[in-house]
Amino acid sequence: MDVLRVVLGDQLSHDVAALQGLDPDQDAVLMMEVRDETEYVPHHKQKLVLILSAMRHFAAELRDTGIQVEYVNLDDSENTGSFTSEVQRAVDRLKPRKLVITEPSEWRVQEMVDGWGADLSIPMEVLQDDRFFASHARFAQWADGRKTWTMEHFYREMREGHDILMADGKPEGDRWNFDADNRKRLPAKTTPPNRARFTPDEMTQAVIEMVEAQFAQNFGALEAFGWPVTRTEALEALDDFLQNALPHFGDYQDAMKAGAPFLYHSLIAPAINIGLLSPREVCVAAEVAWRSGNAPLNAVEGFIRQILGWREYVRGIYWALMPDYAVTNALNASRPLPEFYWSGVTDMHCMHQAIDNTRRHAYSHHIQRLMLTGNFALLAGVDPAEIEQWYLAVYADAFEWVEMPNTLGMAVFADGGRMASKPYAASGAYINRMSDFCKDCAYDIKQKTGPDACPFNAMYWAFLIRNEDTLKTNPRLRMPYRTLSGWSDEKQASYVESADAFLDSL
Ligand code: FAD
Ligand code: DLZ
Ligand code: SF4
Repeated sequence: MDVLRVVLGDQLSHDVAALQGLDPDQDAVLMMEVRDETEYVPHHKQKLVLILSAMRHFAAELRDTGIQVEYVNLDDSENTGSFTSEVQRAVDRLKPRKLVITEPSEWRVQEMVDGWGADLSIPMEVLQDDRFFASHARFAQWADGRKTWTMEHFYREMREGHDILMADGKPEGDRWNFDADNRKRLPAKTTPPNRARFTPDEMTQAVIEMVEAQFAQNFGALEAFGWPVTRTEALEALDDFLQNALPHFGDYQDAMKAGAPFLYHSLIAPAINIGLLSPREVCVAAEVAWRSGNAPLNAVEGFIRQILGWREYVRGIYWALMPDYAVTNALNASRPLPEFYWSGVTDMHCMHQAIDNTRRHAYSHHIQRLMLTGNFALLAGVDPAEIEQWYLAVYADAFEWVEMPNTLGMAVFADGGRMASKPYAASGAYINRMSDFCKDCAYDIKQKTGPDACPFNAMYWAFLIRNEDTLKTNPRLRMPYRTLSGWSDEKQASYVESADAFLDSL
């Protein structure tokens, strides 16, 4: 055999670097289901099904085009359980001249791959993952010498460099950012569209049965599994989004509604992250929708910013700051993660909705992650490592390179402001403004302290009081600290006591 080409579970793109130039007569592809990867966090059952089923479908597609695929099933009796030992076993068995792999997306796996060069007795090539807009070097070039790494600045360079939503060197609509138009509450009578979901075929059904049997204790339900597991399905999901949801994506990007887990979001992060869709084709498709008059600019710009901006930016942050980034804890938060993050059992209606969506669909949309589960963990002072592991486990789209900066940098401010210029801390008023949760909640949104008051209210002020030394000088927190300075010691103490009483009761 000439070249053994390794494809990992999030590299399921037919044009991924390691498959470019493949010679079907001389090369083979190695794909491995391994226990190390299925167990390094207690993945949601749907995430396990998604990845293993998509891997099996991808292998079948390669075989259909005449490519030799060496596929190791999780249950193969000889499966040694790790990427490293499986690669070694394949090299011993197949005796290739050379090993080729696309750079892994995660630090943990990159560390493994770095060790292979010395262990294997054959040459090895690690290729750049060209599915991203910005290489590691491109991000480093942008970040180098800048005091602050502001996403908006990075995003503008990406727009210009990749000529997306540009006209004669200027942003379309003469504005880079239409966020101000994108903060609407969903009107009570508006019903969000039904979304394309995919019925499991025989191959997925077999994985569902295996996961039910072998990962019975893992978080999450499988009944509603509907994620695309092939490129064909992923393209259908993208088309459904473009037709039915993109036109309102901008308006209701930050809205929340009880019983409506998906609203106008795209639901394509799992497919992009494992390689079934390319970020480039998705951005181009959204731009075409605007140019053909099928979606307004505020929606299309807002959507493209998430992918061309945020997604590329968090990847840059991750690779620039790992491995130290993983243990950052700027606010010295240490509270254990409350049990209700796993059970969903809480009288807080908003938190119940977010966690129940997560349990049923391995999904909750961005504003639920940031302003509900994230905001709660921030205000409660949950240990960043614990909340980070929760996010990594529970979403179908969760991969450390994208999850970790979003959690540590955006949600809980553990990086002390590397990513966000201020903590995304909010009281119940924000949640009430953006959702319909509060009217059906056991707690009273209007009360500030006491056992019946919305817990977010006292927790918000207690958070500011607890972290005053670290946060008071933040220019974007001048207003709330000015308000606090007008409070008597007794008033401040009553908020802290109310927040502590609630948190101690958990
Ligand atoms: P949409 O709302 O439709 O957005 C479109 C696309 O933009 C997404 O599919 C995604 O590819 C990209 N995107 C949007 N926001 C972000 C962002 N902040 N960072 C990176 N890409 C973004 N996203 C993941 O892909 N994996 C994760 O593990 C993950 N963990 C998160 C943890 C926390 C605490 C927070 C606050 C956000 C996290 N996100 C993560 C970002 C975002 O919430 C999800 O990408 C989004 O909710 C996925 O749903 P969607 O496909 O419907 O996205
Ligand atoms: C997340 C995951 C899981 C659950 N299982 C596998 C697997 O069995 N085989 C595989 O190749 N990849 C899996 N993955 C994805 C990896 O954990 C990891 O995210 C990628 O290799 C990128 O670093
Ligand atoms: Fe959430 Fe508070 Fe509203 Fe209840 S009252 S839904 S806890 S914000």
